[in-house]
Amino acid sequence: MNAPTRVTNNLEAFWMPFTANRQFKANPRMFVSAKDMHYTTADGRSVLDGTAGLWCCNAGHSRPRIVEAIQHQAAELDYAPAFQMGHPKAFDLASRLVQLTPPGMDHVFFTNSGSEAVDTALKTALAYHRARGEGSRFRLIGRERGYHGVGFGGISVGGIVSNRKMFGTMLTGVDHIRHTHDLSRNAFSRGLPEFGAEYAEDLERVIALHDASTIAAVIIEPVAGSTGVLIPPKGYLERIRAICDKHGILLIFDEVITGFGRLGTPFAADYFGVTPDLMTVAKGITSGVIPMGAMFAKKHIYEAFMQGPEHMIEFFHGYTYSANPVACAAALGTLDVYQEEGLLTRAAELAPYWADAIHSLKGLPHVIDIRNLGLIGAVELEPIQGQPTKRAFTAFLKAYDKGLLIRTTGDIIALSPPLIISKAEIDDLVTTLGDVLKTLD
Ligand code: PXG
Repeated sequence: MNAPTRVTNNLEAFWMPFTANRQFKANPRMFVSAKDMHYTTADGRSVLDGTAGLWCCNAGHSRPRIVEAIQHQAAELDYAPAFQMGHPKAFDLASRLVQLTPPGMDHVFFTNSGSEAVDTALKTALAYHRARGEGSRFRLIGRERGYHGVGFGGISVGGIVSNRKMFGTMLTGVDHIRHTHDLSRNAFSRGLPEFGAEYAEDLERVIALHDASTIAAVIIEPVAGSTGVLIPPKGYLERIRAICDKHGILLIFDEVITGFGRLGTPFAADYFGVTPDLMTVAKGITSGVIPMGAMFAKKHIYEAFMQGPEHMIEFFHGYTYSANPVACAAALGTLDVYQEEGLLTRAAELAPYWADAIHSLKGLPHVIDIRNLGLIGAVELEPIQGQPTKRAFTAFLKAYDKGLLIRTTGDIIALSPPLIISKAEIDDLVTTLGDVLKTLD
């Protein structure tokens, strides 16, 4: 048999996700290695990671503790069936994770991505009510501009029009409350915006329309990420929680971005002092190294399922790779790094410096807002008339040429560096971004 041929320079076969395929293939941007805060490109340039990959590499890149955990696990136990069988690391990981979660969130269901974690949470909410004899609660409520991944469940409760409009009717029985973005009152807020807690009352409007007895759950990103970093107004999440409690509706926090230290606390639930009933995570759970996601559930939700004959499966849901041993090893290694280096709280120490740094970009051409929380930042640009997204995409390309990776969505630049970033690297990031913004048409 011939040795397999490595096809180089042929970019056609790979249909790239969420990518301008034709633009990319005409001007490829390839990373070939990464270490700590930097990527290296195919042409040997160093690129500062301003986005922790896609909001996931919270511990930085190619950390030896995580790499070794994966190598060791692949050699010792590569795979074990996830249904009706177990392996010790799945239970070790679950036990360690629930020590980190807010009190009462005592159970974990493993998935392989944030989208699957969201699907799992939506299904859990529906099945929970049914198990308690309240099967009339079939509606799911999301928010305008919300992002909950790309499964049919996630796009149905999500509120980003381009992610929804091509895909038919999606799930039925879904409604949305309004988003909280309000530049007229909150532009250039540092941290939590002052105005807009009353937007939570929009949930009462939707409840009045459908009746609470038909609503299973509300799903919310505590800080909306993908839509361009929308930071909740002061008091907003507390009011959402109170309204859910009043009407017996489950509250799901989608913490795929905010989980694992992004705000300077292990979870956004800790930051805001608001505990959901279900919580979804992914990304930072393995620092992005191996795909993994999870749903956390409060004890009473898990217990509502633990009924009927003991030999019966309680929840007809799961994935071939739920709690995959290599993913579990990666997650355990990641938690070790987070713990040893204090990374789950490091963003709190850096937040004031980070805020000063990114707000120093105020006044540069086309900048209509700057916002921040924890180690998240966003710079919103005035769109070019008739060409939405183009100005920010140009900034992305220019930043890459200057050695900085940023993310753009619409005309918003989002920043979320690994939690190991130094102050000197924050300076570097902001200086490069400022240089880019100065050159934008
Ligand atoms: N929920 C939230 C809140 C997310 O941010 C998902 C679910 C889906 O996770 P998966 O693992 O299925 O992709 C996400 C994902 C960006 C960006 O640049 C954000 C995500 C993914 C890719 C890019 O904003 N978030």
